[in-house]
Amino acid sequence: MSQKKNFTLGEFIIENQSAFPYSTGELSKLINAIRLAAKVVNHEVNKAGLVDIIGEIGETNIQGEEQKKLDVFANEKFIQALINREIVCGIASEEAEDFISINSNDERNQNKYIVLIDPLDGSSNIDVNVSVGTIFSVYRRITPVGTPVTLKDFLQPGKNQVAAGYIVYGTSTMLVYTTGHGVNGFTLNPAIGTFYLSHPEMQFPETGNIYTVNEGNYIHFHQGVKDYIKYCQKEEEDRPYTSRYIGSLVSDFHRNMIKGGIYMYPKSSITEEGKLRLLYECNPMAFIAEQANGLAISGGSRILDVVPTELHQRIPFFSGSRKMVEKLKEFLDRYE
Ligand code: AHM
Ligand code: MG
Repeated sequence: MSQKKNFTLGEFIIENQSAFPYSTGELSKLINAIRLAAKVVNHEVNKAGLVDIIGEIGETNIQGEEQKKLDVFANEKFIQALINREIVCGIASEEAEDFISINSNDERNQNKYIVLIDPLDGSSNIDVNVSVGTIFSVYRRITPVGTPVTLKDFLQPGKNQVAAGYIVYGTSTMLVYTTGHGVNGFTLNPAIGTFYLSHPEMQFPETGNIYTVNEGNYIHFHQGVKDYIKYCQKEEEDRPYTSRYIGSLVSDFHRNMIKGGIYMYPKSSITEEGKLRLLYECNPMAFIAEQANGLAISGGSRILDVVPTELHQRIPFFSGSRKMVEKLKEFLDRYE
């Protein structure tokens, strides 16, 4: 990995592509398209309080949740950037019921990548000026090129991901991604619209002192999770831990990766499958976590091993510093 000063994301992409002599450049183009859309969405998110784009559009998405205008905007921008560059053959979005095929039945179309995206995660935070994010996940299609993409292409286990990343629209805007060779973070200089490598080779600290969970749901959690939360709060050794919950997965995860911590969205007596979506949220974050020396599990199993059964599947999600996730697992295992 280059240690050059003022290294831009564009330069980083080119340098990394040339490190792989057989690379066709498709994945680089794809990341470039996401980089561009991220800037456009960032611009819009930043002025959300100023213009009439803020507020609900009055439609509900497939999850039955109210869509905000910015969700729709971000969804369009990311999809358009990917379509315009003619580099993917299919896209699935958290905001749409079905996946879309992009000329995938055209024999001349040799594009092999599909993208799954949560265009604006944590969008209920927009109205109150709290950080939101975009999450993306890239796979190689498994059906042959030149034939229509099918649901099978999208329902691959997370361990098949070729790339994954997120953009956090926070106090500064960052793009963090992996192609399976570690995790790197780039910060946007908004004055000139350039992402600079600011966080090379990101790693979760081995352990930490932050636990992140919506404790308002405590009484609905299963006993293993309740016991672990009590463990976090106990005055013993390096505890009690600090509780931090933004309610924006990208920001909560990002903070924990930098400072050391554990993120939890368990199943409960009110949400049997948890809340987060396996394909758009958990798999990409799990890939990043593992590439950054962290862990991501869904109760008993590794998130990346789960074979999805539907596009909008939800799953319990626990991710963060290795030792903290291992300790949580000890508690969960007691009640399996
Ligand atoms: P969204 O995709 O509808 O924005 O929901 C996902 C968000 C996550 O960012 C966040 O971690 C979680 O929902 C918060 O849920 P809750 O309000 O139940 O704590
Ligand atoms: Mg989401």
